[in-house]
Amino acid sequence: MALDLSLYLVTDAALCSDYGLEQTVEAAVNGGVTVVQLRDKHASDAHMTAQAKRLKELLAGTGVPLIINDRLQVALESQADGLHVGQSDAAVQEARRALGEQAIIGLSINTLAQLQAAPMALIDYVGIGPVFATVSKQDHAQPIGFGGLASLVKACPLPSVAIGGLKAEHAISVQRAGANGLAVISAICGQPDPFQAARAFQVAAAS
Ligand code: TZP
Ligand code: MG
Repeated sequence: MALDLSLYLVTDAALCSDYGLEQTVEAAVNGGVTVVQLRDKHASDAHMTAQAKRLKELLAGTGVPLIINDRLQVALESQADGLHVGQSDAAVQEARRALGEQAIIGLSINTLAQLQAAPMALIDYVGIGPVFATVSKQDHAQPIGFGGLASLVKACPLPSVAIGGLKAEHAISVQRAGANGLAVISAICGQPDPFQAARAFQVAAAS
């Protein structure tokens, strides 16, 4: 199935504590989320693997892939659909070798130099950002704005998803910058109604 990056949810378990991670993901997928990335900077591999297995079950039959942030071992053990790595994370080569041809592998980039150094033949998409400053990622790189996003997308031969401080009201600007979609944490996780929060992106993107 073709990868649909249009609304890419990155999870934050702490932010999802009101409804719990699974209920938040379920509501968000019903609201239009097209990719789910399990991201947890604090949990053990065992905890994250168990969580990933539950999410995989929940997503079965929806067509929404489950991507694991950073941890190759968790992706392997949970039989997730893919892995997303940052510039300082596990080598893409090792991930591709271990996960196989079918896996979805994504890479975060923030600058043209990082984009030009990316092993394009081994990855499926790039995450570009942060577009804006955000409290959801500690020590994030310099925000690039929509201008920076547009120039990186233009130089990128692969599908791309914008990330960092994005809300539904930014959907049109992200489209204009040429990215295939938006990746968000706080605009969905921790929102009073994650279903409606996801819906709002779809509505905004179609307007
Ligand atoms: N990578 C760059 S910014 C970011 C990540 C994981 C956090 C995005 O979170 P939010 O709440 O959508 O700004
Ligand atoms: Mg990372």
